[in-house]
Amino acid sequence: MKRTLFTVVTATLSLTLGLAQAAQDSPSAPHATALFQQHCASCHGAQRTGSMGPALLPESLARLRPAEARKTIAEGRPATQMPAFQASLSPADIQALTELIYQPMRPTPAWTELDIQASRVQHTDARKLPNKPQWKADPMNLFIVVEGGDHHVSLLDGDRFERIHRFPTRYALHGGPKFSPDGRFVYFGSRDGWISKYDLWNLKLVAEVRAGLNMRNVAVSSDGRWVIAANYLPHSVVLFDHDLKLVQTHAARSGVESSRVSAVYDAAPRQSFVVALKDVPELWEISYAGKKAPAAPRRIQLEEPLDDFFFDPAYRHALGASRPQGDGQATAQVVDLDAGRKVANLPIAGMPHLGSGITFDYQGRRVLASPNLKDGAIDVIDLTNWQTVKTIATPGPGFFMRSHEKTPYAWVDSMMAPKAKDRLTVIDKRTLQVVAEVREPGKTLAHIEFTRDGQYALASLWEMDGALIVYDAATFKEVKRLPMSKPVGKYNLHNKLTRSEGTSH
Ligand code: DHE
Repeated sequence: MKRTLFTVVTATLSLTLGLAQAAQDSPSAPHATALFQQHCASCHGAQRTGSMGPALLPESLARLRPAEARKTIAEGRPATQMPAFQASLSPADIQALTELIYQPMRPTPAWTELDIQASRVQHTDARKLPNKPQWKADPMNLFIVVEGGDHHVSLLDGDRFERIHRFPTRYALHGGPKFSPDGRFVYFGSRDGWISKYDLWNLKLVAEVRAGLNMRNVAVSSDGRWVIAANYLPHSVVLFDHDLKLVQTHAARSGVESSRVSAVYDAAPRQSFVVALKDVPELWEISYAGKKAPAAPRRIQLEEPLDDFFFDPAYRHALGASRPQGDGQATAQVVDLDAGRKVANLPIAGMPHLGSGITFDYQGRRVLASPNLKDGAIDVIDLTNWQTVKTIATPGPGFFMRSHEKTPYAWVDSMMAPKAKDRLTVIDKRTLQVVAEVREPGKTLAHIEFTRDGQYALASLWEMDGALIVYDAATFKEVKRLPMSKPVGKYNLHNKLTRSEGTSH
């Protein structure tokens, strides 16, 4: 029933927009449109509004020059799922596709407050359900595992490594799920804009709402009262109450300029959400302190827009990176959230994936270690003076780095390296030396999360007939393997709620 409703809503939207698009096509456009439907639509959406891949509309291509778009279609894009088409498409076809994606859709795909409200589905009245787990396991050592292969989530008992439950989700969840402070509810965000609230204790879907057409991520306030979504399309930040009822939307604008929203995170000690804009150099802080609904964003002016960011442990600073759009250089900066200004450059090369970084103590100093989507390198930065302590070479560029307070080791993948995607590298946090490697020859091995006690590291064998592999975090030996359908991320409730230094928040 839920899937049927979803299909009807998207199909109606697709049909409406599709007819409008067909009517506006120029005589030469049908070929490009057919190419798009054949090669691009499954990831970027039939209406170019984005799905697994980003939206391909003039509104979302502000920072990408046509020459770079052409190169991306031909050669693929590092650090994404975008393949190279130069072997299967002629230069003329690539040119036609490039021109197509810079053509506006008419009418411009819109998703208004009325659309948001109309999309909301109440599946269950959670107030009528028991306020305690209806299964036997440590509710704080629960793992939520997103299986991207067939769009399901598995709930795993983190002591016995046994599945408690498995349920279907929206298409293409992205980013970490977020939790209510008591750990009862989890909120998932999908790339195509849906937020789903799920009752972990009663194993029931509670409510869903579509916040936008192409969404980046969601955050939940540390007091559990607010849920917020960052959108690429439309250019907006959307705030809901904990039941996913719309409270307010903020158009992501600065003067006449409109912007995609890169990401939003909860800054618990500040009682605020921090929002990065992708196309204009502003960082927003939305305070939820006090009883009333959050106030208008406080705007911090930057020199460069941010694609990705990370907080220092005190949440005083945001460490942000701008990824190069063409052959340019990435930049990274430190923003003092109290002072409301940039205070330092970060000496990180390549394409840092700061959001996947971790912090730990190294020789009496607090450091940040961040993977790099372009190079096989982990940058370790001293958080007191923003200087590089060391750059650790890894077998190739990777997405995720994870550790835990109770283990001396940090684990990192190199899933973007064709020849090294099959291994995880283990780094000793005391020496910053590589000490071990685990491998699944020829397969993709990625994304690690620890049990609440830090004794086991769980990794994804990222294949359709993949598995979740449990390693002993001290000996690096496999202790268990559970078959799963392309497991993507896995999230330990305790580590998330306590904001463990070794994982994302
Ligand atoms: Fe992610 C988290 C951005 C591509 C899997 N990714 C995030 C977050 C951001 C981000 C901002 C933090 C959100 C949060 O947790 O609230 N990701 C981006 C990109 O800009 C990038 C490079 C391009 C894009 O396609 O958007 C990108 N990401 C990918 C992938 O291709 C991955 C590997 C596969 C996929 O499913 O899309 C991928 N991203 C993930 C995962 C997390 C994530 C599993 C959560 C990690 C965690 O442990 O919290």
